[in-house]
Amino acid sequence: MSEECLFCKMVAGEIRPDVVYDDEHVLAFRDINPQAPVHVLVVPRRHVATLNDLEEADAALAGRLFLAARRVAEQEGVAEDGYRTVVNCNKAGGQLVFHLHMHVLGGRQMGWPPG
Ligand code: D5M
Repeated sequence: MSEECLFCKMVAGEIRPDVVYDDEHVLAFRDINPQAPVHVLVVPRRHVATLNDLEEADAALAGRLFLAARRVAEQEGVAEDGYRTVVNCNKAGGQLVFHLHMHVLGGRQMGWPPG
């Protein structure tokens, strides 16, 4: 755990987000500033700051983020119509919270390219 990390505080239960899924490895909760009718963040329980910090040994964890995203999409009823997953990395990528997270966005038509 990183003491100043917002998402670590959620994992530790110090801050209580609106959790939609959790297991031994990941936590998924609703984004506080939703950009779509469904907007959930999937985070590893272990602190990993950015996608750049993922290592070979984290391959299973990376897969778990995707599997949890798929599960959330099914739970939220957007899997069949379609949804988007996004991982922002560092400043130019638009990352604001430095604990790796996967956005799961759905419930509306997504545009391309993203802003
Ligand atoms: O996305 C960081 C995301 O984190 C952004 O969409 C808002 C969300 N956020 C920030 N604080 C909270 C709390 N307290 N609860 C839920 N969601 C939160 P990034 O990819 O880093 O730009």
